[in-house]
Amino acid sequence: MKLYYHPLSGHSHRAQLFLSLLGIDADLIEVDLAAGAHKSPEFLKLNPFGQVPVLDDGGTIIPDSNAILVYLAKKHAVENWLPEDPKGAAAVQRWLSVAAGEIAYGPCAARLVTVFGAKFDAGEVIARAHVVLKRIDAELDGRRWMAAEYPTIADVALYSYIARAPEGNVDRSAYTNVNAWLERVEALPGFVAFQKTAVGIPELA
Ligand SMILES: N[C@@H](CCC(=O)N[C@@H](CS)C(=O)NCC(=O)O)C(=O)O
Repeated sequence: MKLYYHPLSGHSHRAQLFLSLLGIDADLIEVDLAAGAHKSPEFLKLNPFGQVPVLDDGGTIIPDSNAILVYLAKKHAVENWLPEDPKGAAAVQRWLSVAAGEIAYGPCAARLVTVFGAKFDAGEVIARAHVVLKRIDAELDGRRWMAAEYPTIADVALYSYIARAPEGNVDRSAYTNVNAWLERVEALPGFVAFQKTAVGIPELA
């Protein structure tokens, strides 16, 4: 199994984290985003969107981080990372949508400004990040995991960009439920950290 990724990409970390939680030993192939390798004809054959991550499972090519989580959960998960029952599956999908929506346009975008120099309005994306963090904090009130009584791919999908939100100058110190949940994810067997950068505001311990 191969994962085309970039070490500073939270979408890539999402896939890398789940592979590690499942104990799957994948080859990590770094795609040189700075050199435009993700827009090369070879890479575009793997993912016409020209984005990392992409999973190659013995020739089965899966682009998109959330699609990779679903694929791995269906194919390899021994625990219930993606419930089969309609209500449980919908509860997980709800957060995959948030990860691809509000998280991408909030804390992920805020970090793109500081880490990669993206030309977004920093104030606007930071404000969006706080809106979604406040909602997630409220959802986590009295719960341990986002979508079930146990960890699911919803937790994996949300983790990376929330953990590194301070790099985008998003102060998450007020979101106590979120911070406790991040620690629970980090305590899962097989957890692998998302590489830190020196930008933004100092992270909580
Ligand atoms: N929906 C995609 C988004 C992936 C994404 O935005 N990847 C970024 C790195 S974090 C990328 O490759 N950006 C390069 C580009 O879009 O040109 C996923 O979940 O995998």
